[in-house]
Amino acid sequence: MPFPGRLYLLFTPSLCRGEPWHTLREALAGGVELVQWRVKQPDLAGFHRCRDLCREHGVPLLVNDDVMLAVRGRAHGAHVGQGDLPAEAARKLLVLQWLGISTHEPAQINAAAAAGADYVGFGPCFPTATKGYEQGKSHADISAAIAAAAVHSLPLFAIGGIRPDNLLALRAIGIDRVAVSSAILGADDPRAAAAALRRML
Ligand code: TZP
Ligand code: MG
Repeated sequence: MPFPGRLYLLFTPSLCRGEPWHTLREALAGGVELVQWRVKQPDLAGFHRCRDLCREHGVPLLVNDDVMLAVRGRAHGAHVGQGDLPAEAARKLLVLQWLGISTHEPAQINAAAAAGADYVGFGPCFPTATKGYEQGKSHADISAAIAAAAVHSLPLFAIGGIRPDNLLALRAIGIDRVAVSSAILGADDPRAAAAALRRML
């Protein structure tokens, strides 16, 4: 099955402006198509609640960092960064599940493809307080990443500081999938924020 979805929500309850479960429901109603459980402290009850809500909406759930939680918790996949469990090891554990990998340069995209990733994240495209990045990638860097991913037919999600007001600039250079956190979780109206992003993709 081709990798689904263009609007990917990185869900961290502590980053929500409003009540987190209400925020997630609203985001799903607004058109979020993939969710990542992105929580640093173990919270199994929270994970199950998130999984149930995603299931109700027919939206796949992936787990950040914790590949074993993705396997045992029957999520749709896991996402690992460059400093996490190596991609090859994650790939072996995720037999029937998706593997996503964070990348910051074309060489890492090539390596992710070689390790059998189902998609890559690439960024940060803009500065973002969510992960403490003060500088975003240049358009030339982003275009090079798009080209590298295309060689491998690897879906690429732009990430980092993406909001409705800067997404058009990324669309113009060929980005068609984004992963966001604060633009939705920190919005006064998460449903409207998700819908605005989804419309632009
Ligand atoms: N990886 C690169 S930037 C980032 C991650 C997890 C943060 C994304 O959150 P936001 O709030 O959409 O910038
Ligand atoms: Mg990580």
